[in-house]
Amino acid sequence: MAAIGAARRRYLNAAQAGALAFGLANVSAFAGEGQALQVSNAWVPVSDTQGVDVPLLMTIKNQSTEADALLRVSCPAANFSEKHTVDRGEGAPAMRAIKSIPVPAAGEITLKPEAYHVMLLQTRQVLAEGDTFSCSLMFQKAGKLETEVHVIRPR
Ligand SMILES: [Cu+2]
Repeated sequence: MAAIGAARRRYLNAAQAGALAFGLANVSAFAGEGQALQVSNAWVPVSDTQGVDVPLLMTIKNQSTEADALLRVSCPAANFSEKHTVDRGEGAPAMRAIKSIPVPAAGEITLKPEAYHVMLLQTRQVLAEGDTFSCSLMFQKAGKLETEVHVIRPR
């Protein structure tokens, strides 16, 4: 009997933790402050010309016990964006557009040109080292987050 009671309490604690995480995700969807998800180190490489495609990279940390997914990215610095993965098989690695980028539960993902990443298509401006611009990110569960993107010269 005691063992069953303890197991039941553990289950209830886990359920409460899940409810709390869900509540935080909802708050961040309204407030846009990203308490369940934290986006950091968002950057694009420098580009001397406009109208080109550049990868947008960042780290997404998920403190929720539920997995999430990056659905849409919108930046005034580019006309369109896509989510990409990179296929490796015979021949050269090839980028492929996908519907969303998975964000693991209680973990983090760092976007990379050779793995999951966002691609900004048809940039509307020259991207000079040190410039910054803002992008809006739409996540399946956490909702909409804004992040500042830095233009960096890769080393
Ligand atoms: Cu790409």
